[in-house]
Amino acid sequence: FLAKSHDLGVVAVGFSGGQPKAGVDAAPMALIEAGLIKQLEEDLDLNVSYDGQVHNYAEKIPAEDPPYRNMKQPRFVSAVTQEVSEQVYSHAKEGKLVLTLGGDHSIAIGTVSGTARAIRERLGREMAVIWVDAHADINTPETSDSGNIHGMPVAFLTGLATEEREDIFGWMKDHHRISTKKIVYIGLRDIDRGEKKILRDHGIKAFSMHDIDRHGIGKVMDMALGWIGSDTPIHLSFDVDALDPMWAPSTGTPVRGGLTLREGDFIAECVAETGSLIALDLVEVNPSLDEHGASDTVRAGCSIVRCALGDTLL
Ligand code: HAR
Ligand code: MN
Ligand code: MN
Ligand code: MN
Repeated sequence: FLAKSHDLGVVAVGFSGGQPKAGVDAAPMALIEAGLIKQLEEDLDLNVSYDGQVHNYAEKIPAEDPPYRNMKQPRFVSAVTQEVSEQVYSHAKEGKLVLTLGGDHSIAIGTVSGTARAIRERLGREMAVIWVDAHADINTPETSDSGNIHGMPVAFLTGLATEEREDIFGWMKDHHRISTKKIVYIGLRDIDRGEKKILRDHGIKAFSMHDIDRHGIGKVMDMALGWIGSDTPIHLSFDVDALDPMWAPSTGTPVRGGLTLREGDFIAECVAETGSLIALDLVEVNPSLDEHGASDTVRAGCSIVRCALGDTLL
């Protein structure tokens, strides 16, 4: 189904409104300045369409945006993710693979909803999502302690959280959503109590760091891809905080005990090998945090993207 697999659409989302720390909005520019797009064109021979701008969506800032159902900046995040959803949809609709450079992880509300809709329309298929992260990002507005929407995208994408108000995610319809059976987590190690209950109650497939220690990353990838089934379109949403802070310190909520650099690249390589990748998000790189580690974090991010898009060691 990836007839035009050499065509890549890039969306650069300089957005930090899903969490409180400034700087994650600068990540797309840092990744691009590190040579990412050039590498994709020249080394991986991809036909890249990129409008050359990092969108900051400043025009979407609402006059007033008080918390609603415990969510912080709900109208702003809703408006931005709705726009991202359209941007990602139009690339995916044309059969392009879509790379989104975040931004905080709230932007996945836009990316995943955009590809889910495009894949339904184009192929009549339901896609799967591989969510690589220290966190499950599946709080509902009611279970979240922080109110930060970057901790909630999976709840909205699976319909565990819904909202009628058009300006606060009411734009999300069934065609934007994915089933809880089609999501697989890898790398989890910091899950809230309410999230654990959600994961258990819905039988959501999750491979924690414990599972990776027990089985090794090779077996975990076999099991993760086995759960999804071959020939299913895959959207890979990669939060750089899945990597251990030793390799990716510049991120908003680092958690020790994470993936090595090679385990992160290996996950991406295994997904590339399936030939079923339709979209990739790289999120939560924040070059202004732990500044002496910023270039390592950016390099790790670039490496994951290259691996997912088909770079091979030999
Ligand atoms: N679970 C916490 C919350 O909901 C922390 C979420 C942190 N999320 C990210 N993205 N950094 O994975 O607030
Ligand atoms: Mn995340
Ligand atoms: Mn995370
Ligand atoms: Mn440091």
